[in-house]
Amino acid sequence: MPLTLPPLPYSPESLEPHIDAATMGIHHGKHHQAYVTNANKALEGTPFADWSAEQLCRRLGEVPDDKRAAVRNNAGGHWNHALFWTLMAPAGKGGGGAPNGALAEAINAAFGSFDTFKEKFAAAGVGRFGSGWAWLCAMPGGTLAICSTPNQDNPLMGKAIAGCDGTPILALDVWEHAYYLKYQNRRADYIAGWWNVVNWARVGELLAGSK
Ligand code: MN3
Repeated sequence: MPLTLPPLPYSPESLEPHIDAATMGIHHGKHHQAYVTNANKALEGTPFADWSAEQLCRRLGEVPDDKRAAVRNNAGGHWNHALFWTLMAPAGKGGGGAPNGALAEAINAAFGSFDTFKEKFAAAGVGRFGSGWAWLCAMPGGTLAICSTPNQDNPLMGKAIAGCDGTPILALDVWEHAYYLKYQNRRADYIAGWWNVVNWARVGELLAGSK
């Protein structure tokens, strides 16, 4: 079955004022749709057309040379965005606040405090030159680690590509298309606003599922 665009789990305007409706509409309906369309186009008529985005990312090395770059960029882009939408929720209605339970404990154990984690994660996003992502990953052995990838690469693609092979539990898109309409060049302000819509319950579920 071809890859399909998942619906947003909330309306495009519901993350206002932190993420504006126009950005959400274009980001989901145009950018994410293009990754889906282009991945399907690259894989049409090949045995890989039935693979999930996760399989395509994890087993990128098995994709033929002439398709690999298209799959890396577009199946990667699809997987990353499908995750990203679920990691946000309207502020005060599932979005924002602070993690609790096992997730809070894991963050404190790895980074000392939630505030220190936020500083380090924001720095990974701000420090990513050009386009890419910041990630919080559950590592083998149970600790958490922050990493960052260029373009649409992700930790599922493994250490050789992503420099990290953890299980992503939080993802932040720092491509300009994610924030430029509202924040222009102010990526740090976008990230500061984004904390207000992070769905920590979802992050906690992904941590629980990573074990
Ligand atoms: Mn994006």
